[in-house]
Amino acid sequence: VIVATVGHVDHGKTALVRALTGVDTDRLPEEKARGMSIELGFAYRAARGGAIVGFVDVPGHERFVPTMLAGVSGIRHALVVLAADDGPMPQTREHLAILDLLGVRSATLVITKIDRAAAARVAEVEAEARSLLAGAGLSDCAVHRVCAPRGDGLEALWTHLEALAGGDSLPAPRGHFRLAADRSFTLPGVGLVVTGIAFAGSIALGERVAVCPGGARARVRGLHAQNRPARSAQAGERCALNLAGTEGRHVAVRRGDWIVAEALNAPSARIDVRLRTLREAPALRPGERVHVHHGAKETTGRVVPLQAPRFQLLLDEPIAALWGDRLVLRDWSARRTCAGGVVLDPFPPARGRSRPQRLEALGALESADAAQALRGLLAAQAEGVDLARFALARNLTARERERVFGAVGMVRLGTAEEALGIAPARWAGARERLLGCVEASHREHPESWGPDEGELRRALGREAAPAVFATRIRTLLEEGALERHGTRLHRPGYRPVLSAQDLALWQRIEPLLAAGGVRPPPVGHLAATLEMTPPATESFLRRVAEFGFVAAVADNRFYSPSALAALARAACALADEHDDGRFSAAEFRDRTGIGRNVTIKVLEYFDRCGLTRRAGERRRVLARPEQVFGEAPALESPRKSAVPGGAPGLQIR
Ligand SMILES: Nc1nc2c(ncn2[C@@H]2O[C@H](COP(=O)(O)OP(=O)(O)OP(=O)(O)O)[C@@H](O)[C@H]2O)c(=O)[nH]1
Ligand SMILES: [Mg+2]
Repeated sequence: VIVATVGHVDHGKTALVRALTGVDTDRLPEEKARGMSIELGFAYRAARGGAIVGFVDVPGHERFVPTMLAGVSGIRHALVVLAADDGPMPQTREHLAILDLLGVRSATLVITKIDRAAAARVAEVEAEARSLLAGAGLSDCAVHRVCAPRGDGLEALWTHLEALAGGDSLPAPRGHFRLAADRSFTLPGVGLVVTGIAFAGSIALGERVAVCPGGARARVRGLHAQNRPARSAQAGERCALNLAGTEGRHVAVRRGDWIVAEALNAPSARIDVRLRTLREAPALRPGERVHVHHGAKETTGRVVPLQAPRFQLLLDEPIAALWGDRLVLRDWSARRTCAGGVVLDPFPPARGRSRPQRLEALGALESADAAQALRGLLAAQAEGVDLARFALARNLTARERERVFGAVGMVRLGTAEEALGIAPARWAGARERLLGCVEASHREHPESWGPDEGELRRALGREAAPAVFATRIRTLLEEGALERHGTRLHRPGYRPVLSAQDLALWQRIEPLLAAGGVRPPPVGHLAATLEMTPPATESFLRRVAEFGFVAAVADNRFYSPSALAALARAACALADEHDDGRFSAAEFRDRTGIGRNVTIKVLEYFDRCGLTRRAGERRRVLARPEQVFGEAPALESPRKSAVPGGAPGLQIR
């Protein structure tokens, strides 16, 4: 078990830890000179039965409350130290308020310096202290009266702590590993050592971790748990990790950083929380600047009210917060603790933070039961729930995630990494509207291969965000409820109807286009081959382009969807070859062998349909080619690239 001392300056915290463990934790010359703790102190003592009691000794001076906060975050038990002569003082109250805000619900009251006060005074101080403790959610504490220099009461206190350690078996760890680093130093011949309390999960020698928010990667080369060498350690234990940078890279860690499993490396600067303002503190004003303490980290930010008691914190730097983490807020002068609370959502949406739907979602996030919270979110969020984010925020491992997701009746759309959960009734409704819209388009435009994604989304009144809409379309394509022809979407078995005359003409043009592959003949050549006038040829091609048979890439050049798909894949391959994922028009021309002018037109066409985006002279790829153009054969064999589901299936009106 890890216990921390708390209490006003000079009340005998360090003397108590020294009397119990033999360790003087005031090691700094300045601490010695001033007779005052400045830094955190650490000491351990083995209990009968083998359990280790770890002590964190915190400074009591009001200037060092931030250090005190770093010391008590993650502890399981507090020793509330109170001098019998002084009685309760300002930091007695402030430290108790902090324990309360951090949710520490187990403490022992230790009345020190009993040699300096009469028995009646000691009894009076104890009564006062009990009422303060009760006010901080710590009623029914054991009380011990000690005089550290003489050793009075220490036996009984130690026996009490041994019983506590013996009865305190750590719960089976859950979630991925995370540890709040409160110290880091370099030992000669060993390297970087980071210490702190593990908040979740477990860690073993050789495992890889990330430093959050910095993002550096490291491997655990050595490990101590509760001050003893260990092969593994788990949540609730105080650990020392010897970290080695991976790939020979240097790793630096500062107090306040978190050492986390690589899956948890997701720092965030915008966090939705439920806050409780201390009774004696003024109410938080909208936009008020505050100091925010999380684990051993101190940062600054602003508070934005959502709907009391819920607030959004806009931090000046990202932190490694997850759902359920405790935070303590101190006012801008850093002179008093004003509020504290718990993280509801470490990844709130960028927009609409106070919309009714969002407030309902925040209400659902209050639930400690992940499955119940997810059910609430599914009910609140019409678009669905980003399941990867949800699992990350709740620190669910793959197994825990499957158990929670399995317990919730929902439809899962998209890939495992980008899964979207949606309530079954909602999905059924969305699916019906989507397919109904495609069918209506088939009825109204029998010559067309169907609407493209943009038209479809507009026709449905933009009922879902583009990414969500794309996931829905992908799901319908995968389940075969929709098929793709170039950029057009149609129901399976559907074929556009051309007039007999148009069909006959199309059947003559289609092989000419296919033969050209990625270099289809210009309109003039087609017209000559067909013995038509160029304007008549162009107007026919424009007409069938409307329906998705070809795409008008340039004035005199029409491409089949399969040729465009082949060019799109070439663009993606080129982008992949560059570290920055960008390619130039010249590179694209050289790769595809299409002419200079056509290259520009093709790339502009790709920009228009959302495949690429231009930034200066280079372009990057925004979507996978098959998302925009469907599947099609490779660039090397343009001869085979017939229009998918093309001419043979056409019906004659
Ligand atoms: N007479 C008497 N003196 C004590 C007792 N406990 C501590 N002291 C003395 O009180 C002074 C302060 O004790 P510390 O243990 O340094 O107090 P602290 O709470 O750690 O102070 P900070 O860390 O600065 O907050 C020292 O001179 C101690 O020797 C006690 O039970 N009786
Ligand atoms: Mg001290």
